[in-house]
Amino acid sequence: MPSLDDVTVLVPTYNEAETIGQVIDDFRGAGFDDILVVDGGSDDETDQIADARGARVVYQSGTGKGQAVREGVTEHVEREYVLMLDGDATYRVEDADAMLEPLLEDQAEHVIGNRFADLHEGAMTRFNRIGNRIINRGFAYVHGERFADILSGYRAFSRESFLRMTLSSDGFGIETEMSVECAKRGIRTTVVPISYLPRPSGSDTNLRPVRDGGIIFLELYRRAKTNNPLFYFGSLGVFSTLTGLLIAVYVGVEWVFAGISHEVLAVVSGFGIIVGVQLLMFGVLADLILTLHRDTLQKIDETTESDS
Ligand SMILES: Nc1nc2c(ncn2[C@@H]2O[C@H](COP(=O)(O)OP(=O)(O)OP(=O)(O)O)[C@@H](O)[C@H]2O)c(=O)[nH]1
Ligand SMILES: [Mg+2]
Repeated sequence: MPSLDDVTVLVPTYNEAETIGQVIDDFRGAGFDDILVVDGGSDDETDQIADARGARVVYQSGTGKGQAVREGVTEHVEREYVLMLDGDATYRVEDADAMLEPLLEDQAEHVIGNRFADLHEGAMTRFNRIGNRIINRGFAYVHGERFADILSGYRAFSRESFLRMTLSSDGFGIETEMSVECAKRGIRTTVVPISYLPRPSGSDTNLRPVRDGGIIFLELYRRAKTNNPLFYFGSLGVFSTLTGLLIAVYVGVEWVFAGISHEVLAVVSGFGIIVGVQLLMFGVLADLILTLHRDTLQKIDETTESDS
């Protein structure tokens, strides 16, 4: 029977001196004996405090939360399971059991804590709430999975399933990437309700909502290419076709009712429609290829499973 001895608590930190001591005390108090703090070169006392409270402190070789998580898991975790959370005391140790249960009972390989189940007042700005909602909707639409809170920083996963993911994000795109990889690679994923608390006053955010939100959107869209090519190429195709048609209508109306002819616009319009229709067709083809590819992969899986 797996236990807490199989779990490493992973906390990426950058300037969290205000809160990191509390976080480590809480988790040690709950029986976690391997707490790994991956520090991004904080210029406050984060690393000293973490070390003094009995955490294992390592320094990331690059920058950003994403790089810290990737390096932490691949190079500094030996145990089978990882419980990942932020160092800003916004997640509660009381939720740790619920996060780990599906893993330890082998019902899931990746667990996402849903912050919206119990979002405390002041924990998230209205702007971030709206951004999160749009991103979660978009994700469900493109990837066909409802994970409720794909950007959540409270996650539990098996190290093995993490290593199966293709991750490249350095910054706050890492949660998006993990969610996409869960959907794409069929990693068994469960969502559990958790509480999300406000940062204590005096502790500063590392998130730049507009810039990081933009990166997350781009990441989602880019990843749609291999998981939902019909959406990726189709949306561009529809946009291009519609623009072309709109210009065509304008050119037509001007020509019929005012007797003015717009040759250049007519060419642009024709070009937009042709490119758009081609993109659409390409999307359909890519979708077909992907479906066949998935069938093949499944057959391979079945064959190897029955062999072993
Ligand atoms: N190692 C490392 N950790 C980082 C870096 N940037 C952020 N973090 C940590 O990643 C966690 C999440 O960052 P936050 O700033 O809390 O981001 P957030 O939770 O989306 O935003 P808030 O709503 O302000 O809390 C925190 O523990 C940060 O200290 C970094 O460059 N390197
Ligand atoms: Mg935070």
